[in-house]
Amino acid sequence: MKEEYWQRWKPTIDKGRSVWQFSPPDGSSGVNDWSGDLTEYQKEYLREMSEAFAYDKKKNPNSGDKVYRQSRTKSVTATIPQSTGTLNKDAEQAGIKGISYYSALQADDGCWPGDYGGPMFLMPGLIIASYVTDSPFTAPQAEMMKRYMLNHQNDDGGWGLHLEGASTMFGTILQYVSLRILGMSAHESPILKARKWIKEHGGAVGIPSWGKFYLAIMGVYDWSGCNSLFPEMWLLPRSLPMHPSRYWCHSRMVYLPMAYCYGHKVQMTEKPLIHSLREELYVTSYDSIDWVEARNSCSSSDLYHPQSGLLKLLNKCLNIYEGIHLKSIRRKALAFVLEYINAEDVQTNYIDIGPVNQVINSICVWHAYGKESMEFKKHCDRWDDYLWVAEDGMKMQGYNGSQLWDTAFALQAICEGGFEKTFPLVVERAQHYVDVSQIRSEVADREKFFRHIQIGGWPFSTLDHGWPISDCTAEGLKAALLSDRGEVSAERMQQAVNVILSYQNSNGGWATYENTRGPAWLEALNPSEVFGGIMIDYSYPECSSACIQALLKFHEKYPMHRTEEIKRSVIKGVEFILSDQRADGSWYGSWAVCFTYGTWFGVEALSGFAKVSDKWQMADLKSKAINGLSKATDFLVDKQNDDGGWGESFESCVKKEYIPVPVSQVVNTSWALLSLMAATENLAKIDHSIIDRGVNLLIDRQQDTGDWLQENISGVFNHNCMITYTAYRNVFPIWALGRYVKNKGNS
Ligand code: LAN
Repeated sequence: MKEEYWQRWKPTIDKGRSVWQFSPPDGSSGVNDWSGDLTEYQKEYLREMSEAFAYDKKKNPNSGDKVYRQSRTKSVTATIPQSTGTLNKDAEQAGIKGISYYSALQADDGCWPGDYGGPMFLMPGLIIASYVTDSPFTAPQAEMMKRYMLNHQNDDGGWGLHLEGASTMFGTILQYVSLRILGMSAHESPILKARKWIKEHGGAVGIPSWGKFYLAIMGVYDWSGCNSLFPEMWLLPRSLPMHPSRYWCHSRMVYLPMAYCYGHKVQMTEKPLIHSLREELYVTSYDSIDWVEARNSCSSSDLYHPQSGLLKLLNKCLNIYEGIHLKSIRRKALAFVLEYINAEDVQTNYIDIGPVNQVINSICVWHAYGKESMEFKKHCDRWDDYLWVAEDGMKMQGYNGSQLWDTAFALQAICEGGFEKTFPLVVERAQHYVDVSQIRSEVADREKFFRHIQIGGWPFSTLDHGWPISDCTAEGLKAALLSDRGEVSAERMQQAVNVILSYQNSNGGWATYENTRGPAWLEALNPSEVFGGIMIDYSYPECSSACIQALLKFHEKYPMHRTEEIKRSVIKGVEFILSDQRADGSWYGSWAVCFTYGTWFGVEALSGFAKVSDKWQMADLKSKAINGLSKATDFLVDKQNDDGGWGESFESCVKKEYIPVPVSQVVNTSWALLSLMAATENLAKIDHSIIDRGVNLLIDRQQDTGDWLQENISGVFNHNCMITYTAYRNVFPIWALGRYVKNKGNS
């Protein structure tokens, strides 16, 4: 019954781009007729469809990407292997079964698309943009979005920053407003419950700064209640430490269109809903709100990164300047801001770097050029790229997917256990995706718009998106190096190496999209209140390790290319990794949950280096690396759960200390196992039963189909917001099983 409705939704996938389409039930008219005024039949159909996507978040707030997966695995017949009595053989069978299942999810273009949802503050931005610009979604889309938000309402009536999080003002107000925009009345019970939560927590004056911004555009919050976004900042001399070109590119690209809207005080035409919302969202009457005071009010449910004294002082000055600013300078600043927005749009084919600037840029070009403009239409066309349908409804993803990243990992996971011989076509198709996704040209006006070099780099998702990233380049290169068919030529691999080398920071580490360009004290100007570590691009152990590994693997295959530079770079990188290791032997991971992830990267870098250290005559550093590995091993052994696996809570990321969950998670278990196996290659002193117990857990948890169940959320950004990596539950168990099989084969 449910399936009949699920089957109406299918994505088309082309060079990684996914667009979910609704195909109307048999006998009904085309999809274009499902907008505007609906027939009674259509209304009834959508009601039933919505029921088919009802989802019980109490069991697990993380849906299992079942709509996509079921559509691909219908014809997969599981062969259920019997236990052979030896763990090595069982692991091999489980690996093969895991890959058979996972290969059914591979799209024809070679990539693995999948659910990249999790954050709850993204889709409301899109819904607000569609409302402000009067560009509504089709009725089936709107119904599915509504369903998603209702599915994720917490018992207390609110919504979190992400789907596992406790209720926040940011999450709650944004879903509230979105549900109202999508047609729910103020008297329906989920809305009443949400309103109660909002009022009990002080009302919308306490929404964090990004929420204030969205509400101001709608006219549900006064622009004078926002701290200045100072468009003139973009005219400051580039040499200044606070020039925005030095910010982390995600912050830069979000504060850019925000500055446009602030400078123009963009506000939509008032509609009756706006007047109602002004009544519904506040605890006092809208007219009596003290907007100056509201600027700095942030609900305690949301506060993660409080405003610093320096930021408060700066805000005071900039708010005064706002009252007296010179029109001519403002005009010049806003002209540059718009030019930069246009450049980002063109460089990314209107996908933009992320889901936040995509929708705000949409509003900006609508404001600047109008609804009928080519710029705005191209934006709307890309809204689909960010949407995904799963059994909990339609959601907006944290990016336009994680296609290249997942594909590069899948290749490495399959090949490590030697399974490529069993799955040659899967590997060939995946290599094709890696091949076509490598960046082949620089962007126009690269320096004017503060872009790093990129020829040879790889993006996280698709070539059309096109922003290169240090570790995506590294994983892309590692994957390409596995092929003996030469899809990516030696010259193109050298270009990747060039990008990787150029990304290294002076502290020896690697950041994400660019070098670290600004001083760490800039974090004191972080105005977001809900995210940490957003102001500059810091060196991360994950990015650093991936780059070190890629350089080492490249060097192994091409020892004569830039030999000395690569050696120097790896050595500095390893020193960074060692300096970032905590006293307990772990590494804090910034991009997934959490110490098991970070430690996996730390260990891979040290163990890769340990293998070449004799040849490079680096005895001193070798002994430090071995010592680091043994500390990491101790850390992991100490954290093994009674069930034989490892389980970490997302709170680890937030609190920055290891928070275990007693029921192990296959993803954490796989990272721990991969680490222990990599470490033992160099140390060989751990009790092997520790690894065997973890491997047993992976085998036990595998479903008959070859899949593993979706467990807790595993990704994170900016310490506080979690994000779904649906591929991880397949790729990492397969990888760990593969390494186990390979090691046993060698021993
Ligand atoms: C990502 C996704 C990929 C991720 C890895 C490559 C895994 C990581 O190793 C480096 C950082 C990176 C590129 C990353 C950075 C932050 C992103 C872009 C995201 C988590 C996806 C979504 C997130 C983005 C910032 C979300 C929008 C929110 C804002 C605060 C602007």
